[in-house]
Amino acid sequence: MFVVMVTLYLSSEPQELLPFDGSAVLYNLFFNEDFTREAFEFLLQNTPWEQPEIVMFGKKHKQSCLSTWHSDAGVNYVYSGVERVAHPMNKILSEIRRRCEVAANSKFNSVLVNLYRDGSAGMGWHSDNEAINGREPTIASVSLGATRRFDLRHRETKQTVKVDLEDGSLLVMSGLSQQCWVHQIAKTAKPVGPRINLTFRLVQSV
Ligand SMILES: O=C(O)CCC(=O)C(=O)O
Ligand SMILES: [Mn+2]
Repeated sequence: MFVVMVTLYLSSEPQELLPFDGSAVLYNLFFNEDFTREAFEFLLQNTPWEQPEIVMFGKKHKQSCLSTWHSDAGVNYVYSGVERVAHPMNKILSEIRRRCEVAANSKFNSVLVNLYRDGSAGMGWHSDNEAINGREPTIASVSLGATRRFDLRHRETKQTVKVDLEDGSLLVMSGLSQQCWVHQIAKTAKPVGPRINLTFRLVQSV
């Protein structure tokens, strides 16, 4: 299998990670350290964390990361067979959203907030291709806290792109990226601290 390891130097130049079939643009250091520290602490303390069950191969499993769903209009969202309670946006989420909307040149009405407490938490191979996200969704993914590796794998060619998602980074996935690629955050035995990830989306049925 052909694996591309993307090495990133300290730079705020956006970088395209996908060679074809969609786009995933990484903005390193998109948010500065003071902002990310404050946002991380606020979200850690003030988010009504849930540990939902997902249905995989017909069986229910507790997800290894905690999460909550926040949306403008209070729509409930179903993913991986589980209906999520919609919590309101708060000030910090709205501020982060505003900055993502400018960079991504898109509107977002909801966000999935994930907490990976340590390396035993991950998210298996999937794509955000549910109908509710639309056919070619633009998704803005913000990382706060510990660095974790993010992998993308092409559904047909199996080509893999691996990249570290660092504190303060923004990854904008768009076009065919959800149709043609799957992505994951692999669990790791390495000692890693907590990480919060925010994926802003424009849910269609609001
Ligand atoms: O934590 C991440 O970077 C990815 C999260 C993700 O893929 C999702 O919430 O759908
Ligand atoms: Mn995803």
